[in-house]
Amino acid sequence: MRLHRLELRRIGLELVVPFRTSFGTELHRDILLVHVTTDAGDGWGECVAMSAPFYSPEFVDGADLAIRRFLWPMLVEAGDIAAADVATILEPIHGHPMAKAALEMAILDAELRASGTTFHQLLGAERSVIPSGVSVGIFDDLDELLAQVQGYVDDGYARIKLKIEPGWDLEPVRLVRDLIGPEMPLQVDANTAYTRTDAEHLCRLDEFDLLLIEQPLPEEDLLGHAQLAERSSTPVCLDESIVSLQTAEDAIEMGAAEIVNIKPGRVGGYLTAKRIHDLCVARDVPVWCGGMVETGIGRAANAALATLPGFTLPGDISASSRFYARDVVTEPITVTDGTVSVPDAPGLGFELDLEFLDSITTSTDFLDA
Ligand code: NPQ
Ligand code: MG
Repeated sequence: MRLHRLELRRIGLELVVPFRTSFGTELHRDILLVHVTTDAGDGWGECVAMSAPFYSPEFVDGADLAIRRFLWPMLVEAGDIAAADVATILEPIHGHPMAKAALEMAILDAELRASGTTFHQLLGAERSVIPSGVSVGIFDDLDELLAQVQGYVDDGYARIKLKIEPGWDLEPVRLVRDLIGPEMPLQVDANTAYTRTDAEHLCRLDEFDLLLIEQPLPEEDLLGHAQLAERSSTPVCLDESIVSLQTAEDAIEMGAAEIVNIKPGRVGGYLTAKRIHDLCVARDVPVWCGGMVETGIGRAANAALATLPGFTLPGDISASSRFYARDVVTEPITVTDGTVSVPDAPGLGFELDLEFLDSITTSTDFLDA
């Protein structure tokens, strides 16, 4: 297809409750949406970069600039392209995976809509529902945490993930395990908050029968994760460290990733995400789909991705209402009996609520091809 025009649209959305992690507290999302118009129709993508580079090196203003200055012009220059070509065309640009992923996503959405195909048909996956997990933030006190967890259990989520950091780990995990009982799947995510010298302390989490511990150490510290994985009985899962197919392969080979969290934005797009999934299946490493507090756009695409057979653990694909009072799509993602139904509309699977979208739009800009 040939690209005609790119719309860069920024929207503002408030979270229903503040989401605190070891790297900060989020109350508000400033999201970049990209809308591509082509000779075959149009499509939308969502950039998962956050406002500030605390989780990853990218940030939304930077992604916007990278798209304008480098990524969009390169795609236009390439002429007649398919979604499957996008990552290769953009390969000369170092970094900026979330910006690249957003463009690939919009072009993929356009391509799928044009051919009347759903994303999960393209992936060839057989499931139509996927188990839904929920990520629970850090709180000022334990009672507040337990009340939130109980609410999510009542909502029917299939597994709970607790954010942890030094000073907020053993005690909250113990109390939550007592609250939810031994059968309910439970895991923790440190978002890089610990160091190698905390290995002994982290091994004290072993008694709580966790599914996994996610990214305890800095993203560059693959060796430290491998050493921790050797010592602890809780499987070590990497999130921030997995920035490409290559790092996934190396981390698995080194024993640093016993489980892999795949986030399409962090690895440069859904098609690379699929390749990482395929690698994990070949290596017998369980994978699950992470979340970046997406709108229904990213949530729909994540749900389709998670139908692939290697996604054997519940992902962070929760209901839109976990984060947002109102979503930008006409059919928000919902959780029923602990599962999310995979959207079956052509494209990535969502339709936009344009009236609401307009009401939360903070800026719009157009780039011609
Ligand atoms: C993680 N996500 O797995 C992340 C990181 C994260 C669902 O736990 C606003 C936007 C707030 C993106 C907080 C979950 C966020 C965010 C945390 C991403 O590490
Ligand atoms: Mg994580």
